[in-house]
Amino acid sequence: FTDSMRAGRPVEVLDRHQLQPAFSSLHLRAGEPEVEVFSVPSYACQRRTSLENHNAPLTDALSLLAENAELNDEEGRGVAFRRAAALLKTLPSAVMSASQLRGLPCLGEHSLRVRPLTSSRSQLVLTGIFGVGAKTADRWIREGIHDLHQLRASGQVLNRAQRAGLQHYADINQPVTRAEADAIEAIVEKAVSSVLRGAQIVLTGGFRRGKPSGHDVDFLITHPEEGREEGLMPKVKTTRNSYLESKDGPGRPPSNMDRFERCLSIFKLPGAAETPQRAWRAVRVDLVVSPISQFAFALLGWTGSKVSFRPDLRCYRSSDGSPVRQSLMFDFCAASEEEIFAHLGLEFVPPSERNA
Ligand code: DCT
Ligand code: MG
Repeated sequence: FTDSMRAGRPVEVLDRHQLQPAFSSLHLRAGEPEVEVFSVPSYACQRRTSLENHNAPLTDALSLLAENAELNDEEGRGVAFRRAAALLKTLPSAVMSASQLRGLPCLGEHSLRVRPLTSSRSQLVLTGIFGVGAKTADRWIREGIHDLHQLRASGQVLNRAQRAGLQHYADINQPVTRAEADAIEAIVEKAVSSVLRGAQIVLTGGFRRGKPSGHDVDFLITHPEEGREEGLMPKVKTTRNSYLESKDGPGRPPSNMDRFERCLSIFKLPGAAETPQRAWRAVRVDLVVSPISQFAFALLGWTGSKVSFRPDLRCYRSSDGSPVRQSLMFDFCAASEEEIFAHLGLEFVPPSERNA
């Protein structure tokens, strides 16, 4: 594992059980000759993380572990692996020896004490269905449903989102390109301004951070006059625009991001199908509406990254002694992202460097 890492080769994880010795070896190599010891600020919002990742073999393995932990409902472990991955992504060069990681935050027991996990291919397949979370997938697996074929044959009652998810499974699990995102932006812009003139639309999420592709396309919508944006989403949905097929997504735990009107939808993108028989492909689109007074916060939040940058901003904010509250990000006014960073005493980090 570490040899591949040194050679810059990707690490293929053939069996999850192999991960245990792989990660223990980070410990075993601690006695090697000194090389540069990395130093990284504690909070991701104080770091710059571009898309250039010098430690992809390690971060890929940690992301896989995080995914597994999440599928097993082990939130704490999931977060720990994601934070460890986020930290390694920010390093200016490849890790050559464990001694370089001495004293770094986030690389705690969780990431170094790895045990075999039991999540299966079936879980990955089933949770790949829009509207299906870990609990539902587990229930189906217990009932003997392991793949899409078995699910279709089972006669399980699916909700509307899940039916759409099953129907568009292949499309939805195929990455969305930047060109597709731009095409969708033009269509969304037209649909939104037809119901609310003067509305402003911004592409957020991974694409705003400069990613060349993503699992969905995220938009933030506002209007320069406070309050005019209210009730916009139902209006957009009822335009019966043939492209915007809204399917409300899975229930999400409440968070301070949920104060905004939001619509998780499946979008029919014309002219993007792989096969000539089909005139369109399905793409996940996440629409969020914010009043102009909170636009800067919403933009910062929905630009992400979700894993590390945004949550760490919250932690950093509360580290000065102010209590952690749901409204943490909203107890001061700011007209731009720059103002938010300045208010928090942080150096501005542009979106392209929030890729932890
Ligand atoms: N977000 C959030 N809370 C949620 C969901 C999302 O704060 N419950 C924010 C953080 C990132 C942003 O929205 C976009 O989310 P994703 O689309 O999941 O992430 P992404 O970085 O755009 O990744 P991808 O490129 O795969 O879509
Ligand atoms: Mg996204």
